Amino acid sequence: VAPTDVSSQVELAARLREGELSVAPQVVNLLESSAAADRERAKALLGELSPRALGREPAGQIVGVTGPPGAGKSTLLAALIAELRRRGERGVAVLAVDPSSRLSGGSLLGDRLRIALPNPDPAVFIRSLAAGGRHGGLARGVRESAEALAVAFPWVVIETVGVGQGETEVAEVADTVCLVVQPASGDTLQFLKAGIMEVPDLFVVTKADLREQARRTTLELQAALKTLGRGEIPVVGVRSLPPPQGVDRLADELVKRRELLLADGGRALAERRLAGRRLGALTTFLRDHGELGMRELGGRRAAQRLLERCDPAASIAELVGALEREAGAGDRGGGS
Ligand SMILES: Nc1nc2c(ncn2[C@@H]2O[C@H](COP(=O)(O)OP(=O)(O)OP(=O)(O)O)[C@@H](O)[C@H]2O)c(=O)[nH]1
Ligand SMILES: [Mg+2]
Repeated sequence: VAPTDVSSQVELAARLREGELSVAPQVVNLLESSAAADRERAKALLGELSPRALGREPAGQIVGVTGPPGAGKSTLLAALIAELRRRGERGVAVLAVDPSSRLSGGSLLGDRLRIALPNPDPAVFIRSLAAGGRHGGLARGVRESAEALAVAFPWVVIETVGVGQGETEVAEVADTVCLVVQPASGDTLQFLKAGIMEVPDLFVVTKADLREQARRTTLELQAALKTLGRGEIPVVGVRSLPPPQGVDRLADELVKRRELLLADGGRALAERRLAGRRLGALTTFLRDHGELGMRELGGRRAAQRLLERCDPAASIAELVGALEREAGAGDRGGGS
């Protein structure tokens, strides 16, 4: 890697640290690229943004918004972005993970993106990304992009379609997982069966204009949560279409959650991020080196123990690097 290259990553990181929102497209382009030269640059950038380099976790809140297809996630996000901006939050980034590109193999820019904002807003960044590969896990760059953007943006939202796995995947990277449910969908039972009710920190019942059905779904969810001993988890009813209703309460809950995570010097946030980076490193390693690579590490347990011995303030790229060195897999190179 040429020295000029590194200095440009240092500059990009510095601009993020200064809160410059306009570098978001450049950052995400780099972090989602699978070209070998870009991987090196991405490592340099992430190194500059690691908790060690920053001296703390990026304070921006990473919110995973997940739910079945058509539940109303994108419409909800448009309303939520407007509400957060109305409250003076200085920026919102959205990474929409596009499931349709699982088949086509690449996401066309903006294609299928249905987050419609009434006015262009330079403090709002929205990007559609391809969904994850065969080994599951979020696509390359989703986690890295979210963590990098959280250096500059106070809010980073990841929209994923939950079809059983999406919920738990997004929980690896999000500080707060918000499960979006539409009324009368009968989803509660499915969520219970699939163990999904255990994951979210917050539930949203959309389409509150479908009054009776929305009310019933809310009660169902609350009852299910209570049986799981999670009765304190908020269930917020929202109408996202204009005139919106309940979006202010959702914003309140997200702000409350941020306060909780940042209390006490951000201990809860740091713990959650660390656990997420370790899981993410395992997923990335598995994606790039397969089960064979995992076997060279002595299995998942051994890999987990190795990660626990690494510096808790290391970037995810450094954690993956540690796994690769251990496996002697580094020179096989990554492919995905
Ligand atoms: N009545 C009513 N309809 C809504 C509301 N919010 C969203 N919808 C409608 O629900 C449909 C799906 O909304 P989206 O926001 O695209 O749902 P999504 O979950 O992002 O869908 P995918 O990205 O395809 O998974 C659209 O036709 C919306 O207009 C609401 O508050 N009330
Ligand atoms: Mg959508």
